[in-house]
Amino acid sequence: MPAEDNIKIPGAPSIEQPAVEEPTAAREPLPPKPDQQGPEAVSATGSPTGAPANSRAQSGQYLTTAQGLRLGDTDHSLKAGPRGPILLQDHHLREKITHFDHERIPERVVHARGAGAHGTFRSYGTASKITRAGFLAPDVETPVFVRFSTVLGSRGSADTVRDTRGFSTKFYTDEGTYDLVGNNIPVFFIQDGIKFPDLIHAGKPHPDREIPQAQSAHDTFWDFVSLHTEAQAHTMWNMSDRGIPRSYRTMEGFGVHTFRLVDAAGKTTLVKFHWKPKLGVHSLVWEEAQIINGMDPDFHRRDLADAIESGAYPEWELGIQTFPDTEDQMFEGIDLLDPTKFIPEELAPVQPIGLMTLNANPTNYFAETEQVAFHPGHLVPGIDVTNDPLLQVRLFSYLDTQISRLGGPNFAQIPINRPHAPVNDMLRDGMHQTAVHGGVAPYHPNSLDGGCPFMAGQDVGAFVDVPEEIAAGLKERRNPASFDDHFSQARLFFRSLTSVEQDHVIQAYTFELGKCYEAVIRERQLVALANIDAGLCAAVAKGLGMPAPTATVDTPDVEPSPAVSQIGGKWPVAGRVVGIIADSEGDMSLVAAARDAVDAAGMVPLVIAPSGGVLEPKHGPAVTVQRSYLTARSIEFDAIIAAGGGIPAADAIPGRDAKAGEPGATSDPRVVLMVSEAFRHGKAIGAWGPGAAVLDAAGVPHDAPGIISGEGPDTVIPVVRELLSAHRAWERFPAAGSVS
Ligand code: HDD
Repeated sequence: MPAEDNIKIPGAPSIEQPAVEEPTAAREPLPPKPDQQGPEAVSATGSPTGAPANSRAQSGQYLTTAQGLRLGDTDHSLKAGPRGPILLQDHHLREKITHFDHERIPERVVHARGAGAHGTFRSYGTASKITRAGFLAPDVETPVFVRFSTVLGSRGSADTVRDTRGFSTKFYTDEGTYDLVGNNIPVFFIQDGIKFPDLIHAGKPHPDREIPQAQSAHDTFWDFVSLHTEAQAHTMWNMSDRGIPRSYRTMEGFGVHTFRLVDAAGKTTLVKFHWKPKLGVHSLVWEEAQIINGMDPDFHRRDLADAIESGAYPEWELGIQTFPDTEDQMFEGIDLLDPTKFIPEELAPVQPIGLMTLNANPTNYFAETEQVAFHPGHLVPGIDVTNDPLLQVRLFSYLDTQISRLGGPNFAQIPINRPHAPVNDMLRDGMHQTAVHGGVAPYHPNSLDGGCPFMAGQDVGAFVDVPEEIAAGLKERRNPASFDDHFSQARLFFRSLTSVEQDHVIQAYTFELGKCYEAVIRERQLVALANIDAGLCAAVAKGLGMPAPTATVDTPDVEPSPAVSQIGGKWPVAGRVVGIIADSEGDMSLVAAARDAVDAAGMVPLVIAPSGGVLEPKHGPAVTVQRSYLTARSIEFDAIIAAGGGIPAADAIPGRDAKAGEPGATSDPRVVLMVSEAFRHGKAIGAWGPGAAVLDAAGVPHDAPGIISGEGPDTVIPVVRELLSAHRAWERFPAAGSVS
């Protein structure tokens, strides 16, 4: 490298430099994942555990202290006699308890609840025309780690709350780590990062009682968003089905801000990043989401891990919308620096640039998912930021927060955060320093370490800040006038939805505002809704039992963007869960055939029976049971097949026409509940034989949309599969008749 270039100070005489080896050896890049950890994991019987090599799993070797001292007893403290006090000299006790006392670290101030996965990103090369980022060149494969999250809840809160979801991706590229720290919603609540503490203080539980947990349905949230009306567009997305995703696997992701791609010649293009799930964008329905929070608070975390473990690897295409980097940075009248606005795909199509596949679960939640540290300022050559004032504040906040969360400035040395590119920094010492740096001159310029390390030019991969011309004005605390429109994008989104989706939005606002105690907050939010859409306002006001106010601003009319609707289209059914209700009265060969057909279609069959174990039938083979009536609930299944569900003949009074749950009823009330919930939630339901009676007991018409009552699996399973590819039988939901 040209050493003399490296140590020139303007006006200073240049120092003659011999060509030397770098004394501060670059830290070795990590070997390919997942073997980032300690000695090979061996089970108690001496066989490999399946955990990656060096995972420091418990092994068949002797238990030791942290210093490697073998221990003979870890169950009893050292005491002065068996009934005497414990001695301070018990070094093992003190080490064990002290370490335990310090096991917890502060949870993330937002996005505390999350789930992660490893994978790879393969670039199509389509972006290489406009960026010199090496990992976006054709066919380059880059390891990634992704963390999905909710925003408001604590680390132990439930997964399926109504909230925005985080979608953070760490690309371990050869040119340094690139982080894309986005959400599942393309717009944000605020335009300037200085408002972030206000937004989060309003959304988090009330400071006096610390309730409600992981909810926006409370006074402080609606107080803030109704006063700070730039939050209305994001709030509208949260009130739509986007706020309650079916799975992390069925969420879109958005970089939200406008970023800047730079090619080798320095030419810039403005872009917005999109993640498009191969499985389509699907959501829960609100009642279902609420039941899940009680029945299985880990629903999304479990779904992601199970899918990856079973080989149904989730995939997303990364895409970009591109815009000319003009002086005003506007596109079709929308300010590209305003993060409360998105650009409809109809105006700027999303162009695919690569495919991400998540194919490995973390080995250790704390080491990987908890300690991973993302930062929108982790950039690579060819990708740069813009002056979006929300992004600008984020560029400060994410490094800062890790210092208290991960205990100091050396968090980049934690295995999950280590770059795969060689590191040769001059950062030294600090809490939790684990590197042993050589050399004597960690400063620049120096002559003692041979002037090393050297500065790179763009030709050898240096990051070059885009030399952007700034039209400087007054130094002042003020937004541009183009940030003033707070309602048109909320209107755009609402009017782009189908009437079923609009009804869900109405229900969500009515629910959330119905949980607010202060009438003045409900009234103020109704005014915001009147500014967005008079029909929406009237429907919510009716549900709240309040008068509908009139609009206070003249919101401009907008072209709808059908691309934001989730309804329509057919999607792969891989990993969808189908519950098969069976009992010993039915023909078990049909149940076994249904299970095999569901499995063969790439879905997950779960047999539900009166009790666990093996179902010993009167007809057909014995079938293993995965769920009993006690442990099963409709929310676990995307579709239900009723091939049984009766009360054992001995307990029923034949011919007695009793309601479910009453003496003499012929269907188990838990099965009836399961089927009626699945019906209410628009799920596909198939039935044959004794299962048909369960439909009757649940009040499910055999000819309703999404219901298939047939002779057996041959006729029923293909129809259920087809119905599932549309996610739900949408015709079963009421449409929003009262919306303008
Ligand atoms: Fe943020 C975490 C996404 C605005 C400050 N944010 C965090 C995470 C995601 C986002 C996905 C979780 C990262 C992880 O999994 O570890 N945040 C966003 C998006 C925003 C946004 C898409 C707007 C477009 N955030 C934002 C602002 C600020 C922060 C304006 C501060 C001014 N965010 C943080 C943080 C967190 C964080 C406090 C908490 C934990 C962390 O950073 O590492 O610094």
